Amino acid sequence: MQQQINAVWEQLSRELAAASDTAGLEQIRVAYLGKKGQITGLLKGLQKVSVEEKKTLGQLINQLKRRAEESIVQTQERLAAEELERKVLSAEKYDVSLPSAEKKGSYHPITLVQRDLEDIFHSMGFNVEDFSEIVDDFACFESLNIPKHHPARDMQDTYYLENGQLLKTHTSAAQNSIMRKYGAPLRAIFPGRCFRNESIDACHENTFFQMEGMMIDEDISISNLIYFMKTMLSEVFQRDVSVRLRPGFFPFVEPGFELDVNCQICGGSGCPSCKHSGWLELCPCGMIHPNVLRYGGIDTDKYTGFAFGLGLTRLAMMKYGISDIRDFNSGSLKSLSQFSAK
Ligand code: FA5
Repeated sequence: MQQQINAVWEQLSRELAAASDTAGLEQIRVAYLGKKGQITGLLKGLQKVSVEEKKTLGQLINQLKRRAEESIVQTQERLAAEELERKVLSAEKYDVSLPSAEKKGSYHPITLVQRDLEDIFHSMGFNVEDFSEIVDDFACFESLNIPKHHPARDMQDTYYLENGQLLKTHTSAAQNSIMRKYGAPLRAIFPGRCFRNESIDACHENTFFQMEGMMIDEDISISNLIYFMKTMLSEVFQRDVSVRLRPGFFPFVEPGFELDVNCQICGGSGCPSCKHSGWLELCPCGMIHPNVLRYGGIDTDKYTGFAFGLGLTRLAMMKYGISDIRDFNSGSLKSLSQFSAK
């Protein structure tokens, strides 16, 4: 009988080690400890042995029963832990390299327009430059032929830091530094965020984007300027849009122009987005003033150049038919996630 006891224990140990779920474990428990189970059968078998054997065998079978019960509890704990792990792996599994099953993010419409423009100008040989949002008075005004107390400063009030630096009012603030960095000849665009302390309405924000462009070389004229402006607009809109060029004053260009685009929101009949004029000021431009070239270390006997300051936020309004500029900074995903890259 002792051999039988050992054989039962070995068989039970093997079955417990192979058990893979709680339902299977319950079957094993019943097969050994249930009413008709093997260990219960061994206990019943004691009736047939002598009184002396009953004592020793009884101890051994009871020992077997206790070990069997303990092993079943341990197996139960092992299976519960394995099941939990399986659940976590299947239901809550994540892989940082996989795309999210949730709704994906999207690019901001200004980023989309900016990337389009960078591609267009890059293909025409322009460098794309980055520039700080915090600049000094020289970069934003003095180097652009706007000395202290010049009335043009009134148009561009901004936010000043305690150390005298300021948040740039226009991307033109990078002109001097880029001229000094590369010298002539030069082709560069530099998109960036601009800040102005002004009243907000459907087409004015205190924080908006511009994209400056500059081309300096021998014999650059207004014809070159008009060619690049036309190419840019037809590429961005991919459709015919009416534009008009009219004289404009900026101390850093001579002559200067305002390039307006026919309002794409109302089609030209007048609405709050175009201040009811049917046109939207989009891209002032002109031939770079010789003083500005000289501040930038450019030889004005040899080189001329043009510059433009495209209103990137307004361009995105016109391209995507967004009637209120305030939507761009609203953080409203409902409106801002409707646009996708080409
Ligand atoms: C300038 O900022 C000049 N630096 C542009 C320039 C560059 C002229 C190079 C000549 C040569 P202006 O203040 O007009 O110009 O702004 C340029 C464009 O930025 C505007 O036509 C408009 O599209 C956009 N813009 C200006 N102010 C705002 C504003 N508050 N909100 C949204 N867009 C604006």
